[in-house]
Amino acid sequence: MRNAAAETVEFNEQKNGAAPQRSSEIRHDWTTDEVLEILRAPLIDLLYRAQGLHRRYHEDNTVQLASLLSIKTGACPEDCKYCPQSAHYAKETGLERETLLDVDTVLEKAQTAKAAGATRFCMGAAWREVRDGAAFDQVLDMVRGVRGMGLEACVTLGMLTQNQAERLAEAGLTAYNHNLDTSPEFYGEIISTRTYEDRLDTLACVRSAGITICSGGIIGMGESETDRARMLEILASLDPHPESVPINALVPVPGTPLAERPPVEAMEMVRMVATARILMPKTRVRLSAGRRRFGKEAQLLCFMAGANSIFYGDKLLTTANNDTEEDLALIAEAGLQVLDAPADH
Ligand code: SAM
Ligand code: DTB
Ligand code: SF4
Repeated sequence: MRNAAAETVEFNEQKNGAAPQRSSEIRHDWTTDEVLEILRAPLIDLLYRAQGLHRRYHEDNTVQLASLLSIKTGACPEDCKYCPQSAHYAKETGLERETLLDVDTVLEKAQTAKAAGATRFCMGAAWREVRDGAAFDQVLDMVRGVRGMGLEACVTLGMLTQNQAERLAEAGLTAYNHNLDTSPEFYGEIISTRTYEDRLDTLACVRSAGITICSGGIIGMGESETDRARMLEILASLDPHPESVPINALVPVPGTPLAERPPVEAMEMVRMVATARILMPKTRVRLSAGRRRFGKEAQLLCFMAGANSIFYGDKLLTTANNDTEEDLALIAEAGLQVLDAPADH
């Protein structure tokens, strides 16, 4: 006899009367209504379903530790309303502009991150786009250096051309982070200096250069539940799915236009993580910015919901992150393993 939980858990697959099949789990044609139904499902059912998929696709029960470094901070010409690095809000945020760090400084930081247990090193630049020249050549050296240490290397540098993506691939880049941030419908409320299409074009260049895609978004910017569903739907429509999906909760930075947004409820984050896990079973879902405000229990629920990566280290790009000792203790207490080698892509 089927039990009630199984019936609700399989709410989507059962609709056509077909038995749920493993091959149907990797889909690129989720509809907004389907995604909304998942996002709004009773929390226990949602967690149960996400955890079931998570266990099947991620038997190793690992959590990847990715350390972040801002290699070029501030004075960005884009107007992303959440971002402390935008030049548009520099007077209000008071953030100091910095020039591109030199390669040795970056590699020292990567070595420190590796010694602390990270296996992925992510470098972020407050650029609108990559420009060919000395600065890009320097970033390519950073990528080679980080890869030479046996770490995964990820960069987030803004928009890219196909040729630039290929040069990054040649340097050995593992992943390129470029977030959709939100739904196409809400996007214009947050950013006016580049389009959603621009973002998708960059992701297409990354994919065709053979670099893995890291792309996700932010919740808590005033978007609706439908906007959240749409963002996940579009990420899941990419074929193949992004290898990594960071889910950020807005870090409201004083001086930015979104500074006064009410804080994201932890359970909203749990729902986003679980829905991402269900839509993209193989993807590494990263519990990203904003988790500093969440307690141990909420983070544990995110791990149960399918999060299997975190940003690890005292700092994100410009804001503070969780304590590393506390992160390691939580992972151990949960019975999860720290991923101790670069992921096999
Ligand atoms: N300039 C590049 C770009 O926008 O692609 C790379 C750096 S940018 C800071 C990387 C991502 O960080 C953004 O797409 C956004 O999702 C996230 N982010 C920035 N500020 C944030 C904030 N205050 N809270 C949460 N996430 C944030
Ligand atoms: C992502 O999705 N989140 C990270 C990383 N990719 C580059 C950045 C979070 C930034 C949070 C605000 C700050 O520290 O400046
Ligand atoms: Fe610039 Fe990236 Fe910040 Fe937007 S998110 S202002 S592009 S650094």
